[in-house]
Amino acid sequence: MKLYDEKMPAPNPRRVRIFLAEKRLTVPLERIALASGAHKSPEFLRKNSLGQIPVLELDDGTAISETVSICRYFEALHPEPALFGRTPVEIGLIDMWIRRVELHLSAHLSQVWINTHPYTEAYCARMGIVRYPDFGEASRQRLLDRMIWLDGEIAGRNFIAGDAFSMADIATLTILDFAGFVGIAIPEGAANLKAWHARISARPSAAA
Ligand SMILES: N[C@@H](CCC(=O)N[C@@H](CS)C(=O)NCC(=O)O)C(=O)O
Repeated sequence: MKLYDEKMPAPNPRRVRIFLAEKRLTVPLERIALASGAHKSPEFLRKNSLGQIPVLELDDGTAISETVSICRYFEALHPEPALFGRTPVEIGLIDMWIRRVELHLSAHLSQVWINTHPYTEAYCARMGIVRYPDFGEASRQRLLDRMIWLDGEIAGRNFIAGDAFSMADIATLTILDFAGFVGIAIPEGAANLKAWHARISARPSAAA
């Protein structure tokens, strides 16, 4: 088994590393250097035709892509500690929050990153990706609005999806940390989200 990985600040592979750290699991890592375009090589495209990481390759050659799907695979193999919930209600709420932070935070952040960040300018030119700076700037404000929304949603609770740490916290942490790298800090007024971020960042797994 091998996890195709990339260093910080890449947020998606980090999610799997944090998940594995919470489960106290070790998996061999192989770096796929995004800046060099290694994720679009014919060899890597055979593992994930979308040319994205992370990818988990099993010993029989099966390749599982998509961060949450890889983590679900490990949860099925190693149910404790449960990070996708135990009861039907917990499972439903954690799934809801993973989808919400991916669709309402991460999607906007990706547009800021690809369309406006200086780091991606040369990369997009090389890859033939057309950038739309106005759309990127509009996405920045949408992301900030969603951070304020999330701040209100988590008022009175310690974790994104309820009373226990879960995959929803891992997803949100990696998204907000990547937003910080891109230059979008949690807004000053979002006290609940800032306190949550400090709590989750203090867990040893956050260093993964
Ligand atoms: N939905 C995918 C997204 C994966 C993704 O966007 N990974 C980034 C690195 S953090 C990547 O490979 N970007 C290169 C590209 O999209 O071409 C997941 O959850 O794993």
